[in-house]
Parts: sequence; C-alpha cells; structure tokens
Amino acid sequence: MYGLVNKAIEDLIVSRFGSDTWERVRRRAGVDVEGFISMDPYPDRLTYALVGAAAVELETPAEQLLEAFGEYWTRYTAREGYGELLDMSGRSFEEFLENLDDMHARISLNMPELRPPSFQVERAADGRILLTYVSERVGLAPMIRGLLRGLADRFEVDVDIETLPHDDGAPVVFAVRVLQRQ
Ligand code: 1MF
Repeated sequence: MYGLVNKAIEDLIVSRFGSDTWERVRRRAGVDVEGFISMDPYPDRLTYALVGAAAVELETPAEQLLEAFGEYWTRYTAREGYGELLDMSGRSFEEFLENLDDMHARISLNMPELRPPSFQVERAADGRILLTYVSERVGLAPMIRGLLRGLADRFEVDVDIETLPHDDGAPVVFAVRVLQRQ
C-alpha cells in the first residue's frame, strides 16, 4: 500500500502512545524503513506486520486497532493535503459512499500502483444503507467499520453499523443506520 497508509499508522501510534512505543512496534514488525514516503508503494505485508506487532505491543486485538485506524484515516488524510479530494467526494455521508469508486479512480490516475477496494451502495427496505465491500486484500473489514465511523464524524451524523455474516474471502456487506444528530 502507498506509504501514506503506513505513515497514518505511525502517526496514530505516536500520537496516542508515544514514539518509544512506535519504535518497539516497528522493531517487532521487522520494519527497518525509518520514514515512509507517502507517494511510494510498499508491500502489503509490511502494513500487516505493523498492525500485528502493534496488537502484541499494545495487547489489543488487531481488529480493534484496524477499526481505530480506519476511524483516524479520514482525519489524517484531511490534514495531510487530501481535504479537497474529500470535499469533492460528496456532500453527505451517503453521497460520499456512492462516490468512493470514482474517488479511488481519480487517485489512481496519479498513483498507478493503487489497488483500491470497490464499494456498492444499496438501500434496504428498513431504510438502512447496504454497503458491499470488495477487496483483493483480506482481513481489513474492521478497518472499513472504522472508516465509516470517521466519515460519519466528518458529516456530523451518528451511525449504527452491523457487519452481516459472510464467508471468508467473500464480499462483506455492512448495514448502516444513519441517524441525524439532534
Ligand atoms: O492500494 C493502496 O495503496 C490503497 C491505499 C489506501 C488503497 C486504498 C486506500 C484507501 N482505503 C484504505 C483501506 C483499504 C482497504 C482495502 O484495500 O481493502 C480507504 C478507502 C475509504 C473507505 C471508506 C471511506 C473513505 C476511504 O478513503 C478515503 C481516502 C482514500 C484514499 C486516499 C485518501 C482518502 C489516498 C490519498 C492519496 C494516496 C492514496 C490514498 O496516495 C498518494 C497520492 C498522492 C500523494 C501521496 C500519496
């Protein structure tokens, strides 16, 4: 994944737990890269190793860390110069979800090694948004839950997210109830 992702993980860990913890995570993960370059692609195994090492160091399940990281991502990218990209990608929570594939396509024009996931949006009879997530990467569904929370925060709505049952490797569907804040 692009270095921006690893930088965001580093930034989250440093800001919450300090740079000593980050150094221990990095060493445990066997990552000898000192400073990630946002625009350089890195092997996925490096990102997975960082999350795995952080799970051990922080004694927290990897799923929980992925969710926290997903939540952090929107704020981080907004701050790191992608605010305009986010602004252009929708004026509401639902519109943003509908535009995710277009947004990734736009990034891909400049970042040819991007391997973006794909999202499909439907509306359930009970009014919830059904978001289907298709990715060539495995195990990142918890991060998408966090991303949805981060996005909800950006659009100042509350969300209730249910991850529907699925087989390993099959597309994951999230049922999202959006509640306007009072
Ligand atoms: O392949 C990749 O390197 C990659 C990197 C990030 C693919 C996707 C993404 C973004 N995605 C991360 C989870 C991927 C899970 C998976 O592969 O199954 C999050 C997508 C997302 C979902 C819900 C809500 C918001 C989301 O993201 C918003 C977003 C997405 C991408 C970027 C910024 C915000 C982005 C911006 C610049 C990038 C890469 C991604 O790369 C650059 C470009 C220019 C200069 C420096 C880095």
